[in-house]
Amino acid sequence: MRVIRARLIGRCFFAFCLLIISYCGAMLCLFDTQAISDSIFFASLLSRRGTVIVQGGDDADPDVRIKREHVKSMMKHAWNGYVQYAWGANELCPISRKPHNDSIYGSARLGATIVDSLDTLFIMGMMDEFDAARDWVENDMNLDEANVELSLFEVNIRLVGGLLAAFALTGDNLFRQRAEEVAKRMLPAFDNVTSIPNGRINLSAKTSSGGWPVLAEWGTLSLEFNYLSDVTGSGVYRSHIRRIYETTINLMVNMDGLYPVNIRMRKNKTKYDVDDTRIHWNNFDKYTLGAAGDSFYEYLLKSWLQSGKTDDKSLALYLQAVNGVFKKLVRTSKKSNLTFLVEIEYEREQTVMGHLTCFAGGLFALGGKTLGLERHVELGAALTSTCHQSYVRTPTKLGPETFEFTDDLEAEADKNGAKYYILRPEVIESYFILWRLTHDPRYRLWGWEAVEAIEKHCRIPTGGYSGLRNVDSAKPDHDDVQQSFFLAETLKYLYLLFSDDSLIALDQWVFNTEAHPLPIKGV
Ligand code: DMJ
Repeated sequence: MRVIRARLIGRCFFAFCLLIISYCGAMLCLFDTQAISDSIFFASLLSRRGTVIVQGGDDADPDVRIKREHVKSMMKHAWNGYVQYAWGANELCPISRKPHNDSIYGSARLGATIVDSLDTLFIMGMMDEFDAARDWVENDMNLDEANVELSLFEVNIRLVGGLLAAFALTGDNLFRQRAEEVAKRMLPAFDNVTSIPNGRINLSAKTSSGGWPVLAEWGTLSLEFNYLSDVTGSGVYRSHIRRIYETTINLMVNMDGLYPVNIRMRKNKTKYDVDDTRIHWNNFDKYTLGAAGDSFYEYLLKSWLQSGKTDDKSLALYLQAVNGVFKKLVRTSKKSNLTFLVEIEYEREQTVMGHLTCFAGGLFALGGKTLGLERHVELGAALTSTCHQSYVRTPTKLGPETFEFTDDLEAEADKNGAKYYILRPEVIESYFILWRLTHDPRYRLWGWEAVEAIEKHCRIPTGGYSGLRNVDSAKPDHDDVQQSFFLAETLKYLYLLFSDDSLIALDQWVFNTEAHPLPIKGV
């Protein structure tokens, strides 16, 4: 009798377990399993990164806190101008008080300022503004309306990067879904055996065109695409990056680790063929850490950092490149011993540096500190000091787009040179990185000088900030454009410069080239 009862209890228990298992199975089918795995992923992210600080981060020094509040008020002024006169458009024309929909975005109404600003608003704790931006992304961002040719590079660094950073900071799936939606429409550009994409895409038609983009364009995808694969579970993004670096770049000839900005590859009907006789260029091309080359080098170091220091191939390429920089590009000015980088074009040295090149100060310092290479840190600090000179030698205290080193000029624009300042971030970016790495007070001092100069010359009373056509003219000659990267980068780096080190800590986050922070794996 006892045996029968035991068997009966056993069978009932077995049936009960089956019932529970099938109930759970049914519930799993009912629920969005992707959402479950997302929340597990995000929870594990948070628990592993228990001390992660993405808001707050007040400095202990009251004077620094006042400065940071001031930067936040600049963000409010920039944002309010955009909201009032250009909401939903890409950028603001602050003087004519109308939308700016030209330049890199063509006529597409992509709310570039909104997407580029999401993470800055969140980090600064501007939550009403952030909520309005989120609503726009949820309800009004319409890629089908973007029926124009856009730069693949810009779409990636600003839109995909901006949405991914918003997802990383908040865990809100909307941003990840939207980032993937944009990225999926970029994929036709990669449809060739090299995975080096076409330079232009049409997000509405899902087509691409334009042939090979320059080095900095095809070499500035890895941070966003690798993270996309991590958070979507789709390997397609990572596989394109692998193919670019592991297949293509190995076939390329380089000059001491430096790559020419243009590649030439023979086109076979509609596809590109890769073999070692077909990827080539002549040595009369251009080698530069400035426009067209810059963020290719930036992403080599940062891919290694993002991978939790496991992506050794990227690190090797980065180290070879910095050796090439030391060997081929570093020069010292005659009068003031300023360190600068030349460009090599058609085998001739050009002693001109761009504002864009000033990101390199922060990059070399970051790589040097992480790897214990003091020489790299010194080069980074010296370049940043030169970039600071390009600012303080002008009457406006804002730096020109390009500056020269000749017998007569040191870190100054030539009289016929590019004297404009379009609210670019690179000099301030390097101040921020060097401040975090060294705590040398000069970087905060220099950052504050830049704040004062921007306030004096670029602030438009009715809302927003404008670039300048000529930094050498004390009388403001505004270009009437508030670039979206002013809110994404310039103001974010300034805010972080006057924050405690724990806010977006450099050992937890890596900034994409548009200053959108993405998490470092495994910390
Ligand atoms: C930004 O869009 C990015 O920083 C890019 O890498 C270079 N140009 C602008 C800012 O100057």
